[in-house]
Amino acid sequence: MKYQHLSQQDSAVWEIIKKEEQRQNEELELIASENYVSPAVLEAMATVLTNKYSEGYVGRRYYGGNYNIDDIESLAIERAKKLFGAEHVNVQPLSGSPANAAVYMAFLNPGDKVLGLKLDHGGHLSHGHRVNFSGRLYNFVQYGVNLQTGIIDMAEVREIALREKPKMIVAGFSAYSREIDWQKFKDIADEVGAYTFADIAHIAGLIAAKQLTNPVPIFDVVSTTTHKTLRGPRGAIIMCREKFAKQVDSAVFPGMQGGPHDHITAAKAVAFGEALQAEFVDYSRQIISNAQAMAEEFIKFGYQIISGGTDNHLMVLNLTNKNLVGKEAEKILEKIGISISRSTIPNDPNSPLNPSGIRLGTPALTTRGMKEKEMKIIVNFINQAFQNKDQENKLSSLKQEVKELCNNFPIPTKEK
Ligand code: DSN
Repeated sequence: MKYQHLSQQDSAVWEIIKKEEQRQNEELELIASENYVSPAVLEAMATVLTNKYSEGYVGRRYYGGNYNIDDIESLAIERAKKLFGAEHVNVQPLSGSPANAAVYMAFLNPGDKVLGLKLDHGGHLSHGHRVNFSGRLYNFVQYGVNLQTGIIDMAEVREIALREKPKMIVAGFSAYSREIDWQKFKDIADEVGAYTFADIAHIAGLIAAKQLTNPVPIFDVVSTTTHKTLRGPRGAIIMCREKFAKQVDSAVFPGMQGGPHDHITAAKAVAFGEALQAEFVDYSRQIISNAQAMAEEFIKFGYQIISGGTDNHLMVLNLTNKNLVGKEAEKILEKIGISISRSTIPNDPNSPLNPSGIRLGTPALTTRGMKEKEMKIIVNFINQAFQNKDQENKLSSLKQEVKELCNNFPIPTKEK
């Protein structure tokens, strides 16, 4: 991409951006929530749409001059509806946590009881952690995974739901590698008269491509970020049944937010358009095949994967048997040009700042065109780095090998 004005006007900012561009080109991205947008998505974000204020909704704005913005927002909504089979979509949420805040605001009053997955079992901060607004404003009770299988214990979910009678049940995760049984969650919610809320931020792309079950026709309300497997700009959307449309829209604006970010809405529309293409199905299928190939290779090297494998794009490794903790593992891999995120394991004895595991994902590697063969090579790099963590020479030579692999698989926005 050419950024003529920026590079000439502000070299301080430009130099940092160029360095980050180089890092992304030369290093391997295994953070499960990250991806590379297409040049078209990137271009849409850098447009004059950022200049506009458009508080309100299509045809009902609080500012004049919004006829073009109405068209772009309508297009984003129409494409998202088609992608997920949704009755109603709000495309204005700025990111995942604000989207979830709007969902809670739409359906609950402060103090209401909600059931969500524990953070250290794979949940998200906004699913009721005490340091987060969700845990502070609402009365969350939490379910977890079975400690033997690493899989969500639906019997426990039902037992807690029957005992606690929550007003809402949240299903979704940020570090869980197995399919969610949406229908079972819905059945339990119906037994106790609770609303069902799915946060599909991590797996939205895989759901859109029909590689995983879609909760949209089953649940009352579904939120997702747009920048993970969906490969769009940073942002979020909320989908719900038509009967909840007004309360969801009012919670987003004026409840939570002011003006939507119209340049991001345009980029969301572009990303949804891409996800509606047949190639996106191949891409999503490859993400899962790559994750499964990666998991198998880790198991061969004696690594422990929570739940023993993966059905989606990610896996959580418990590093205890390798005498490593998450922070150290992250630092070692950073030295060889591989980014991962540290992760808690269920009932982690260590703190979330330095937990016992790491979380790895394949969406970004797959966008570069890497396949199962490269997954095995990368696992080999990781294993060698851990085994030679104090050998700076070995780590340097691994960094060079990572760079060579990256050169053969350029990121989509690399200049030709
Ligand atoms: N930070 C995102 C993730 O990595 O899962 C969620 O907020």
